[in-house]
Amino acid sequence: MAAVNSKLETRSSKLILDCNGRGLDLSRPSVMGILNVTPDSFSDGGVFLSRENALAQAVRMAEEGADIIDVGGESTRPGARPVSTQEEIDRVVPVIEALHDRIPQPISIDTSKADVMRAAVAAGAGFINDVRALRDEGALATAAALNVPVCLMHMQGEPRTMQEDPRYADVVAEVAGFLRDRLRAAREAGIPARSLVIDPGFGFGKTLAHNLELLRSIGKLRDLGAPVLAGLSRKSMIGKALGLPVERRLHPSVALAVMAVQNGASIVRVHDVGPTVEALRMWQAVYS
Ligand code: 7PM
Repeated sequence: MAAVNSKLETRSSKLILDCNGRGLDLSRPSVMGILNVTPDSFSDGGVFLSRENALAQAVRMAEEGADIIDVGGESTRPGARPVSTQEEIDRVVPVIEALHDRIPQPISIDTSKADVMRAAVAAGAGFINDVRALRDEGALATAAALNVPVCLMHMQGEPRTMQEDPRYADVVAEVAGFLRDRLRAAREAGIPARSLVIDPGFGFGKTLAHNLELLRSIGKLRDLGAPVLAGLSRKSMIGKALGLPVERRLHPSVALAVMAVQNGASIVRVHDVGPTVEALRMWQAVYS
């Protein structure tokens, strides 16, 4: 592990995040592929088949050029039924273990629960993606002890009700203020500043107008000193702006990923890895 760390550090101590021994290079735009691990109620194969399907999908995203795969057991999804800690661990751990053997990229765990963070990192995950920004009990201390990078996301309200009537006096100032407070809390808990990533949380307690203003203002979030992650893929803001159902949101999603990067995002979290990677390679050919 020391050898891996020093190798990552000699290349660039600031631009490459050490994700449990695997590097995430933030000197160019990075693509995080979304992997939802949920029992497939339509499959006769039960847990086994849906696990094999998830693995195959993750390997494909890795081959298409994903820089990191985000594994989620669905407890943080807006409107999702709350899942018990044990159920979340039973869903994600086997997938993380198998994926860790099959792909070289770092693996992210999408969770808010300290016990899930611990089990996922023991299984090979090297990055924590927390839509609650380490506000759940024990999450700050656990993330600090696990010594992996963390994404802190903004959310107004709670997933079940957050889209009912989101209000802000100044959405950019309020999101930036929240993220500044969580960055400070994370550093005070012992997480090094270089391991922290921030995310405005598109769609998490925001109207279309709020989301658009945040997208145009990613540069102001970058001024907080941490790399910015943007999750815009297939989101309902596309449906609201263009009247398109979720299965027709590929092209606008790719456009939004490019706009996020142009405005200063370092990582984009997407479902459609191949098209996004190609678009961002073109962005790099123009701007680097
Ligand atoms: C239904 C609605 C299902 C919304 C899933 C979602 C983000 C995230 C999600 C994000 C980070 C989705 C969302 N969104 N984590 N998790 N940033 N860091 O579209 O924007 O995947 S769940």
